[in-house]
Amino acid sequence: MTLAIIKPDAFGSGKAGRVLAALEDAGFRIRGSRVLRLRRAGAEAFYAVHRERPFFGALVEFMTSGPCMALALEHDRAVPYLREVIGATDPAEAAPGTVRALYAESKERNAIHGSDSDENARAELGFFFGQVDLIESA
Ligand code: 3AN
Repeated sequence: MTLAIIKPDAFGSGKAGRVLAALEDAGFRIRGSRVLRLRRAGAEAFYAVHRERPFFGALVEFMTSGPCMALALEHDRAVPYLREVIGATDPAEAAPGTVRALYAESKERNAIHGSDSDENARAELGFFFGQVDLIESA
């Protein structure tokens, strides 16, 4: 299982349905979903690994700017496969057909987040979801 976030740019401009369709069409099964607005402390905690990066302040501002949708996604190769399906961080470099190529505006307003390792996926799923919220396939 891996964690995706439909970020405030895509969620706020009414693209959640299209992003969900792209994820389902790619073969992911949705095992948890939640619409929420991150508070500053939450966004800072979620992106703590980027605390020293020059874009950290702007990233926190953006991620707290409106509601987003957190998703628990299941697939045999959930973590690496989601990274393929969402495309490169910068939509200008994202492969054609990827979620970011289709729906991202810029490197920062880039439509979707996907966990980058199994370890981070576990931590990020735990950040957004309690055990009772997630459905595991049999
Ligand atoms: P990814 O989301 O592709 O794993 P990371 O982990 O390098 O990318 O960056 C985390 C988030 O920080 C990105 N999703 C993007 O929103 C933002 N970000 C990364 N690099 C930049 C940058 N150079 N300028 C502005 N925002 C950035």
